[in-house]
Amino acid sequence: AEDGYDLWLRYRPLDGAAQARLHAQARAVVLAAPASPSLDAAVAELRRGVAGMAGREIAVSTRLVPGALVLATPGQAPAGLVLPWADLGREGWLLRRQTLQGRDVTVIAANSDIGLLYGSFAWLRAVQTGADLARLDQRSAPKVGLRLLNHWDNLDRHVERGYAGASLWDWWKLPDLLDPRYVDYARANASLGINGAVLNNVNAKADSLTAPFLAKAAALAGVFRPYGIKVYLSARFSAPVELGGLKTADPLDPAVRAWWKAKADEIYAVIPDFGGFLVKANSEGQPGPQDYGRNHADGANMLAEALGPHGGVVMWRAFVYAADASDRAKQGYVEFQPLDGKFAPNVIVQVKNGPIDFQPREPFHPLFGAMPHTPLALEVQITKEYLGFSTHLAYLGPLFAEVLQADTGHGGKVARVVDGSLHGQRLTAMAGVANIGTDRNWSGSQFDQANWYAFGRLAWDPDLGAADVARDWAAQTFTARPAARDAIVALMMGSREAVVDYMTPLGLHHLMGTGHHYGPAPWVDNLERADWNPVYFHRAGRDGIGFDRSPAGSNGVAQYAPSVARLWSDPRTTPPELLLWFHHLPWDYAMPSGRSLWGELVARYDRGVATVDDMRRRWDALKPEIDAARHAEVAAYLAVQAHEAQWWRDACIAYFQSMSGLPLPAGVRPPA
Ligand code: GCW
Repeated sequence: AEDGYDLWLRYRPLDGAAQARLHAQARAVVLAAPASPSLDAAVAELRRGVAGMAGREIAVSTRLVPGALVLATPGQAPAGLVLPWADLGREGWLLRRQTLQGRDVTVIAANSDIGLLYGSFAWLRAVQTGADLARLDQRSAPKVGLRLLNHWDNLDRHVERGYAGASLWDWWKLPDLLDPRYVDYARANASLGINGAVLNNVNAKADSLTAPFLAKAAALAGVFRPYGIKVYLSARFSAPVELGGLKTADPLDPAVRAWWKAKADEIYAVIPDFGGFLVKANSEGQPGPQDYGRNHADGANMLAEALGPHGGVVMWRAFVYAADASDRAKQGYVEFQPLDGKFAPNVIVQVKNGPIDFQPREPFHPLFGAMPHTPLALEVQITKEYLGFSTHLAYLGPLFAEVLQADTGHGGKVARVVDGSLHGQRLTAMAGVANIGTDRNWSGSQFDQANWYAFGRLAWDPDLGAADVARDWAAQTFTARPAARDAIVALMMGSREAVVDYMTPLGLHHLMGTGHHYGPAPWVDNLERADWNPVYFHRAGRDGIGFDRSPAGSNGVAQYAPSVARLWSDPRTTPPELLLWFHHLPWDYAMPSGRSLWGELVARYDRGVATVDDMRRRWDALKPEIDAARHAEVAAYLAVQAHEAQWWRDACIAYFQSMSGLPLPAGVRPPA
């Protein structure tokens, strides 16, 4: 039975006519270039895909036969092939159906073997999505340099915020035993263009930098290398004390600097293409340079100095918030913006999409556009810590695209900061906190695979549309039949907004249960830190609801560019989606819909519940189109989601009603 293990690389048999068409376009794989591990992977994938979809094995040849798939690099191109090689860059690819030496062939071209692997996956995607193979003409090059998964995997295989089983990395058996699943992980990533993996949790243990663990990381790096994936590690800032026996981890102390240099040399001796360090410092109890009166740049630059000679990078996270902050949302900007221009060239500051923490909806982080002299990476969370784990269906393409397309007011949208073009940065990156584990379906649910997929596609090209990405995914994963495919896409496209509606509508945020972040708890007010309490975020009382970040309040809005700040300072020009993020308003505030704020809040909670009910109906109607096991699994989860959307709605309406003291609008069902 189908269990989802094959992800979007299923390659199931096409129907008869399509099989014949495919066979005509894929009679042999022709390679001019000498064999290499990456090229071997490309050829193996093409053969696997064609065997699955066309039902025939294809030969590998060096002769240009009609109907061949020709893998070409500039140095090893068949005579007569003229291509815009320079436009493809180091990792880009081109697919073109053309006549070459009198024969009709499909050219898969790139400047590197990794580009050929990416191009091979792109060709297979074209087949899976029903492209006209006889007229193929596509090319693509990544806009972002480093496209990374961040695994929050602990060394005991527990995954922080992981909802898909245990960590894939079987540290006990590594480096001797290489689970074949590592190859499938690498194939899936390469099919999207993901080119790096941070193996361990940002809440890092120093142990990950010891020789035995480096040997294990090196073994994984060896598996991933042919697929273009570099290994990175999260580094614990205090490691010189814990592992090196030093008295301090002060980044300006010469002995500390020497320790990190030696550590970097040791790492590169076993992993010559090691990517670099990801660091969470002075955040949620993690050690960092501020412990020694130094700043983030001092800490990052010390590590950069150690990695620099080897070509490694430091990804230094900007997710920080102080216990006593009057407005937690302001802290990242407060600590980092003044350091603009102070970071070494191989440091990239990694910024979450929003200023709080991966909520169903946040405004974009105000650092985007505000640090023109510093490379900034965008960090999104693929695992749905605050969006119902892997139980609730929420396609995150629209969330990712929303932040990428947001206008920073600094002369370009977030995507232009991320791809470096706004301020001429050459070091560019996008990171996604992975949702992958040992579950057979990798992500905990079938539809959460789409979030891994969407992250990878958008990291390659941040301007792709979320619906287009969903269409490709649905065609590859479920069915390419247009009506069914589009029904799946429609269901996906409304799903994230449904979660916003039934959890945190109108700019509300962080109403989730303490610690686990699953389920409603807007009433919680007794946690040890004020800025962990839901009441801190919604501030509901008899007078109204919302966090006042306007100039009259915390003035958090002033961290945005003037054009944006002006709009969001005034409730009448703040989009309803962000209203209570920036404003504290009376319950009878008149909304653009004509409803009162209280009425609108209730209506949005109800809309969220109704959308999930509708998603269930749509999914039921798709039953004849989907294999039984996967259909049943999704249906079971949707039943849970429908129940829990109602739970969220009832709990939040009941609680907020106890604050507003207002009757429910006419016709609204009372909370259960
Ligand atoms: O989203 C929050 C999580 C923590 C996480 C932290 C972070 C890894 O609740 O579990 O820690 O953010 O991003 O560092």
